[in-house]
This record gives sequence, C-alpha cells and structure tokens, in this order.
Amino acid sequence: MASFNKVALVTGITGQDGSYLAEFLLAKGYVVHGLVRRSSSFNTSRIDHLNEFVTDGKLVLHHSDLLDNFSLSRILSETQPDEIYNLAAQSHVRVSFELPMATSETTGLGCLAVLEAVRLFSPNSRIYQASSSEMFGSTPPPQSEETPFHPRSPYGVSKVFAYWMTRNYRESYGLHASNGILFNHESPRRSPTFVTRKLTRAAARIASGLESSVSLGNLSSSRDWGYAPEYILGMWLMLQQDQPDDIVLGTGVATTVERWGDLTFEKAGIDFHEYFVHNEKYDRPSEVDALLADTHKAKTVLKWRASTTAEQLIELMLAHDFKLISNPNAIDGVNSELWSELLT
Ligand code: NAP
Ligand code: F7E
Repeated sequence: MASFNKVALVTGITGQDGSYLAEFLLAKGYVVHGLVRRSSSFNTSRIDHLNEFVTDGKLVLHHSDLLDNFSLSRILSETQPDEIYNLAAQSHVRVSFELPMATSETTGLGCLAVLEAVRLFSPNSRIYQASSSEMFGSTPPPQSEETPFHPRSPYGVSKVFAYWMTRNYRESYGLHASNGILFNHESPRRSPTFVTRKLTRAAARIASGLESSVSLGNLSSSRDWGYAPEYILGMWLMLQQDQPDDIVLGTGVATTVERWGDLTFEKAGIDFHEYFVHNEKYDRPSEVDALLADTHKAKTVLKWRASTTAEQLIELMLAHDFKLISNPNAIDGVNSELWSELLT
C-alpha cells in the first residue's frame, strides 16, 4: 500500500521557530516545503543540519519572498500543502521603528498575501498565523484571548492587522486559519539581537575574557519567556483541531530584563552590574512594560503547557554560548527526552 505523507509549507523556515518546526514536522513524517528568501550571504545556518532530508526529497527549499505574490501563488498551487505555517516576518520590535513601512509590508501585508494565495489556489490548506503578545502592548497583564489589543510599535500594529486578516478570511471564506498568540520564546537559536540571547552570549564571552561590557536599553520591562521547541508543539496542535481558533501560548511566569541579566551573569560566575552599560540606542520610542500569559485556553483546548522555566532556559542557552567559544560550529540539539515527549 502506498504510504501517505502530509505536506506542510513553512514561511520563515530559516528563522528560530521555522528551523525547530521543520525538524518537528520531518520527524513526524511530513514532506516539508520551506520558503527561503534570497540573500547575498548564506542564510540557512539554522537548517543546514537537515540537508539529508533535502537529499531524500523530504525537505524542499524554494526561493520566495512574502512580498512576491506570484512566487507564493505558484508554490502554493504546485505543492497544495495540508498545513501552512506563516512564520516569516520582520520580527524585531526596535528595528520596526526604523523600518515601519518594510515591517508593515512583510509582517502585515505578507500575511494577507499568504491568505489570499491560499483562498485562490489552495483553499483546503490549514493555516497557522504567527501572532504575537506584542499585540497586547500597553494593556496590563495577565493577557488572554479576550484581552484588548493596544500595540506599541509598528511591529505590533502590523501583527494586529495580520491577526484580524486571519480572522476575517476564516469568517468570510471558511478557511481553517488560526492565530497562535505567542509570548516570547527563546533558545540557543535565538538571534543575539534579542535581549535574552544577547545576555547569555555576553555573559559567556565576558566570563571567558573575550569582551568587557554589555550595552543595553531598558532593564525594567518584564516578559513571559519560554523555550521555543515547546511552542512548536502548540503551533502544530492548533492545526490538528477540527475548528480553527485563536490561542495564547506562554509560561504564565514573568521575569524582568534586569532579573534575566542578574541570573545569567550569576550562572556564568560574574556580576551583571559590573559589566552593564546603558546605551540609549537600544531604548524604544514606546515600550511594552509587562507581558504575562493567561494560558487557560491552551491548557484546556490543546492540553498544552510550557514546562521549561526561565532559569532552565538561561542554563541551556548559556551552556550553548560557552560551547560556541571553543567550537563556533556547535549545533544546539534539543534534549532528546524533551524532543521525544514533544513528538508523542
Ligand atoms: P526570526 O528568527 O526573526 O525569523 C523570521 C523569518 O522570517 C526568517 O526566516 C526570515 O528570513 C523570514 N523573513 C523575513 N522577511 C521575509 C520576507 N520578506 N519574505 C520571506 N521570509 C522573510 O523569527 P522567529 O523568532 O522564528 O519568529 C517566527 C514568527 O513568530 C515571526 O513571525 C515572529 O514575528 C513571530 N513571533 C515570534 C515570537 C518569539 O518570541 N520568537 C513571539 C511571537 C511571535 P531570513 O532568515 O532570511 O532573515
Ligand atoms: O526585547 C528590552 C526591550 O527585543 C525584550 C520578538 O520575538 O518577542 C520579541 O519582542 C525587552 C524589551 O524582545 C535591550 O526594550 C533592553 O523591553 O528581546 P526583545 P521583544 O521586543 O519582547 C515578541 C513576543 C515578538 O513577537 C517579537 O517578534 O528587552 N531590552 N535592552 C532590549 N532588547 C533588545 N533587543 N536589545 C537590547 O539591548
């Protein structure tokens, strides 16, 4: 009997979440199509360890761009994916103040381009839209699916647009389109331009005598920080539900940036306040002060919960940043016990 593989299409496959999601789906037996945008230098370092699947034809990489509707439409027509994960975005909040138009195009209109291409060329595909806790902005915590949005950056505003477009296509055309409203999730694959990885990397390098300070912006904001691979399971579960929905994923515990810095440097054997330098270039024109997830719905509907604590997350990120000092090509695998738990 011929075996049947589900087909998934992942935009943003070269990013933190896209790389873990590709691994997860391949381990589940999916054929995975990933969109890679053209770059003048290599931009596939997070998925290069999956090359054996490219050779086997299980992982197919396509050059595309969320801003190129024709390529998106052609790829959707040709691949007819069962599931589409729209993870591509200009995802840096501070940068979105410098690039408001480009951010709105990719992060906002890019989602609409995917929805419209699905409606026209692959209407049976299920869609996951990577919505964000940044949409809550200045609305006080805890934040749930019922919390009103008050975004505080061009990034947050663009994500609100994409969120409502996703709902509108669900209500207007009956698409199976879901918003995962994810709070911050981190990993050793996180770009060091985000504060958690910037801190674990700096602590490892300062403790090893390679650097002498770390420049940062606002330390008083708090975030609900979880471990990215666990959130991949939540994304996948949303697309396995009979009905599309909008669901918050987070840990339910918040930590300030300063506390993350203190803990990280302490675990590296040094004192954060000896090495911290304030640099206003990292401050934002308007800040999101406090994010904390109310994950009641994820627990009841998806039976999903985050299990890695902020301290455990710091330890695993820090360990990887120390490893990178002696071996710059070290690959950060997910702990095999956790991985098999996520896959079963
Ligand atoms: P990331 O590491 O910044 O990855 C973003 C991905 O989007 C990269 O693969 C990037 O390609 C791609 N991309 C950017 N512009 C594109 C364009 N015009 N066309 C096609 N691809 C484009 O982000 P992440 O942390 O994995 O997050 C995944 C998604 O979840 C994003 O939409 C983000 O906004 C959202 N989100 C993230 C978090 C979080 O805490 N991580 C929380 C809530 C929501 P390159 O590799 O070439 O740059
Ligand atoms: O900032 C403060 C900064 O850039 C966290 C993205 O994945 O999560 C992420 O957005 C906090 C902010 O993440 C520096 O002002 C201080 O208060 O690590 P971040 P973010 O802005 O929360 C959401 C959910 C997303 O959807 C986004 O895509 O840390 N902070 N000093 C700093 N932040 C950075 N990046 N760099 C600093 O030097």
